[in-house]
Amino acid sequence: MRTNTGQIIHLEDYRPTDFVLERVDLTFELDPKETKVEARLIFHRREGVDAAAPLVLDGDELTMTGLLLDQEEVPTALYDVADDTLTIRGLPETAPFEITVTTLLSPETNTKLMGLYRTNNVYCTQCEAEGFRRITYFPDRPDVLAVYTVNIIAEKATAPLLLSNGNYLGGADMGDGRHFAAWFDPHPKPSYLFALVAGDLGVVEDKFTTASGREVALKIYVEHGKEPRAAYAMDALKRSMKWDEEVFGREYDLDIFMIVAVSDFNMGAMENKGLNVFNDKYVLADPETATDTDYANIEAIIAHEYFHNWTGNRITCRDWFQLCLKEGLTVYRDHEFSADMRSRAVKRIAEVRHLKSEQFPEDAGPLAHPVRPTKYREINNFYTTTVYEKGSEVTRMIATVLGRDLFKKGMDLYFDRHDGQAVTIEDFIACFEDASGRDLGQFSLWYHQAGTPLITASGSYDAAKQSYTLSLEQTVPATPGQSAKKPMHIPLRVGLLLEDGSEAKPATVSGADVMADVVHLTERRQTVVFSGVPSRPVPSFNRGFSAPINLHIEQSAEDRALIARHEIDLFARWQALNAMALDNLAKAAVQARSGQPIACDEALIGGLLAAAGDERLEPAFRAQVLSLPSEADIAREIGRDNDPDAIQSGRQAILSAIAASGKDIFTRLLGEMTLSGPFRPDAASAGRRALRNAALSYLVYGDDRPEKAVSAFRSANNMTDLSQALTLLAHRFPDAEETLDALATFKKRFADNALVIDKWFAIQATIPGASTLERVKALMSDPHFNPSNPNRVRSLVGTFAFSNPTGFNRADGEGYRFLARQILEIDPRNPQLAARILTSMRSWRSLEQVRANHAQEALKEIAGAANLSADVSDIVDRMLS
Ligand code: 0A1
Ligand code: ZN
Repeated sequence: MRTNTGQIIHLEDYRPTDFVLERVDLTFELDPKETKVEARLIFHRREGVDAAAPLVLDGDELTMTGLLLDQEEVPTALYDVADDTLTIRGLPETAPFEITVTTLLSPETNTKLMGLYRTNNVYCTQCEAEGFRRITYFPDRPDVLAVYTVNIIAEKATAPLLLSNGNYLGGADMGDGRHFAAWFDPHPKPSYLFALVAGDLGVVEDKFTTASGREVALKIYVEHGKEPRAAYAMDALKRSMKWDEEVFGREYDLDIFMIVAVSDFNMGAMENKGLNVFNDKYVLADPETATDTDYANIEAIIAHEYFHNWTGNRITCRDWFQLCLKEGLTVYRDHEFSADMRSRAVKRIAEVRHLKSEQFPEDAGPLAHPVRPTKYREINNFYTTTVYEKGSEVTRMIATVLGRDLFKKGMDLYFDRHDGQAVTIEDFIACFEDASGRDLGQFSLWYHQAGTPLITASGSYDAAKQSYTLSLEQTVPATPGQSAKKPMHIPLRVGLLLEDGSEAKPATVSGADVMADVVHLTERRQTVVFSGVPSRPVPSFNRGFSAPINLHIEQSAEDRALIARHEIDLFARWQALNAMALDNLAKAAVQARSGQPIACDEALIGGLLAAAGDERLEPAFRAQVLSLPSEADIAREIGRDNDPDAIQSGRQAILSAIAASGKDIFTRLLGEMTLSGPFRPDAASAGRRALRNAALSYLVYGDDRPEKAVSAFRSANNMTDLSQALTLLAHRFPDAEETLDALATFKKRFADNALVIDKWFAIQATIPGASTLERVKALMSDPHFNPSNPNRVRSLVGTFAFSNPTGFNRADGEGYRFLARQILEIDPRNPQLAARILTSMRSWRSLEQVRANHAQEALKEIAGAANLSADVSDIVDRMLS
């Protein structure tokens, strides 16, 4: 395995390859234990490169059985095979030449799920970022683009289906029980987009006619019998294709688009050219087994991978430092798609919740890094929420800064100018500068400076002058390797609300560039004066979350309530209530820790219940309002010396106070939001279910008996309601007879459905309290627990570490010791999975001292273990430094 070499790759060392790859011809003879791969690669020496320069190819855990130059065996004196490279000397000075490499692979024993592996008897590949080098020796980097032909030979009985990228060329029976198929992909691509799938799968077929009238065959492959559960994914795919034509003017470019769902996959999905491979969790859905969240995720991820066809595949990254070029942009595109398919405001709230709960902690801890990093040790560890989600926010800010039309002009220029190329963030920004004539120099700092900027704001009103003055100060916290930061260009959308809820229309604004409601902050300190403001206004900051910042402002509950009642920006209404709740919850944690009585602010209760009962607001929005900030959100708000137990009891007390005051409203909502008729996964129906379940949750927490949850469990006719009821039972009454019954019933009913059993594990892993660790350990001996399936490991071990603050952060440190043992066990089998789960400890320094000490010990135990993978070693070292 690629153990920790400690080698650091630097952006500044980038240089193009010495040899240009012209064509790739691959032949696979598939066998579970011994697959033979013949790679024929046509190269020529790049102009100006030294005639003696050798060809150096990447490899990883390969067995090479043959090496030819122009069909002649290469003498052993002319090549060297090292652990991770193949070096060939004595190559032609100018003429093109053909290298033929033969390698032997064992897909069956490939537990890392990188390169060619087996999942449920299906051959499958994963090549991003550096998996292709586990298939053959190759210049395995994203700036090497070539046209591929792929021949696949396999046993007909076990692998009737032979798939690769591009268009199908043809195939035939070989007469010996085997058959073959040939595929040709006319679009030059980097090796990370290569894919091969072979096996026996069922298919759902459809077609799509592009704007220019070409017909594209659409196929989604799933395990036999699961075809009906792929219908929603197919629908989402067709909507994505249409949307990309309408909104970004992007048409699909092959005759066929295929998706394959597999059950063993390290990530969510992969955008291989014409042949996307998906974690089946993001394909399969029906009302009985998938929640509304599952449906929304499927829609978003299907769209994401499809959108990569232009942002990632047609235009790719020059090197892996540019990962956000494809990921940040594609996440932005999938966010916009979902916003158009669903409620824009509710979608934005969900995005911001996710950003704050995942990316903000990353940016505030030892793993912080710029959206466009300048160095890495293990690229697998840079598929982060900073690259993806913050990268998306930065793209969104370009749209905010330039406005819709200029943003579109810049995107069009990007597609025109760079189609078929491997480019950088600088190339991307230059398109927007050229299209708009604007200088984005300072704005670019968003790509280079890590850390979430903090804006401290205070306002004062001068009645005599009828002017309102905002004093704003921005600071960007120090992050690893970056102690001093420059001021950033922050586009902050601000509204000034007057007492009656209307919006002030200032006559003039000085002290900052202001366009519409966007205040452009560019200096460390700025004083912005709004004149012609008739009475003291209430400022509503960061409408629509126009910039990914933390905001510090002293604002009374009354002012927040005014925003919550009157803002035209629905996101800002939610934000005001959320900020009010967070203030109160942070105070409650302090009170709980010092044994004081916990006070729930009447303004908070009033604000939440008013929104909950407001029929002019859509149910999904009201559900978001009712969902209190999580324990992790509260910990982040407090920032340091955190005691998860105190946070939890404080939150519980606030929840009970709201439950008590809102009993009537919640009871009413329970009835009003009941849906009749067949299940529909659309956003409006999902919103009603969300509001109904939010109300139910308060009713259950406001009651000492489990009856309401039991009855919800019994009457549920879809997975959203059923899993919600089971969660309420398990979390509120973990040891009740009724809970044990419900858990057993659920398990029995869904024993054959791995994705639902994952939920069963996750619900139990998140039961609050110290004793859940023992429960988790016991669940690891359950016959359903399978340590080699990533989804299963994530659902139990990952969910416990990431989403159970009181259980995982036990004061005695047992949670951390348990995780350390798990990481060391998972690592040799699947380093990527181990490293990712380990990031659950990224905020360890913000814990109170006793827990922090235990956490540090556990991290040291991992760091000190022998034979750590590069993946885990990189994460643990950064977490400890
Ligand atoms: N490019 C994919 C993410 C991805 C990255 C690495 C993988 O290796 C296991 C798999 C997938 C995306 O953004 O969807
Ligand atoms: Zn992506």
